[in-house]
Amino acid sequence: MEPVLFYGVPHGCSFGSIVALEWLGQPYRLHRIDMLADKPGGAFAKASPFGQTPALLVGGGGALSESLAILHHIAARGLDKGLGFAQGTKEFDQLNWMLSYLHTSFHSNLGLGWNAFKLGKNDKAGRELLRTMAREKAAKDYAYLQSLLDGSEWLVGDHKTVADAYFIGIARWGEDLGLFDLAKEFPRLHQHMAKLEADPAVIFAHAIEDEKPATSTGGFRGHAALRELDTRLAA
Ligand SMILES: N[C@@H](CCC(=O)N[C@@H](CS)C(=O)NCC(=O)O)C(=O)O
Repeated sequence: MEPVLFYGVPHGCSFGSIVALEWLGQPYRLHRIDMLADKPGGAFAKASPFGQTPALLVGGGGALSESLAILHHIAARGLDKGLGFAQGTKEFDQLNWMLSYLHTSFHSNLGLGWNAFKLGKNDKAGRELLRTMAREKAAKDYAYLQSLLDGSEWLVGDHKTVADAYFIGIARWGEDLGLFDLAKEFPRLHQHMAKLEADPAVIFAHAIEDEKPATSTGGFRGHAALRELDTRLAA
């Protein structure tokens, strides 16, 4: 049975898991979740206890939520492709550190901007406070990540890894939310984003999110219906 990834729109952090699955090149399917609508029950509710994306129905049975768990799962299956590193090595520690930083700082800080977006227009003061906090905190993250990319082509090691996949799904939020002009404020970081944006897996993930014709250069086998997935997880 191939793995099935629940990805979220609009612009979820699950984008990185789609990119990583494409890079892995093994068969997988997708199921789309509208994060602004009521969440479905069934296999999604079982796979994702808090109703968040991403969640993954694992090929061998069972499910994983949490981007870090999913990305490490994919990386472990793509060591030959360089998506991750063997546990116990210095490189693995670097990758684990970078993923943790991207999640606990970068994702959380820009997440304040998404909270402002969800607050709606009625609470103007609340929105502005959250947006100011998001900008102040995330500016430090963009600057820090840019400093790491000075003299380095990739976030970890000398080739692309699941960290770059996760990064590109989150880094776009600064402009999505109208908080930053990344090309102007963080040109080296923006250059890294532009390189990733030209990657076929990233182009594919955008097309999937936007429901446009999507050309997989990996193992995409189509979308799966929820009722079909319900049997995958025992009650
Ligand atoms: N800790 C989770 C957080 C995932 C998360 O924040 N997902 C967001 C999209 S980026 C989501 O599903 N939001 C909808 C909701 O919370 O209802 C992870 O890292 O996977």
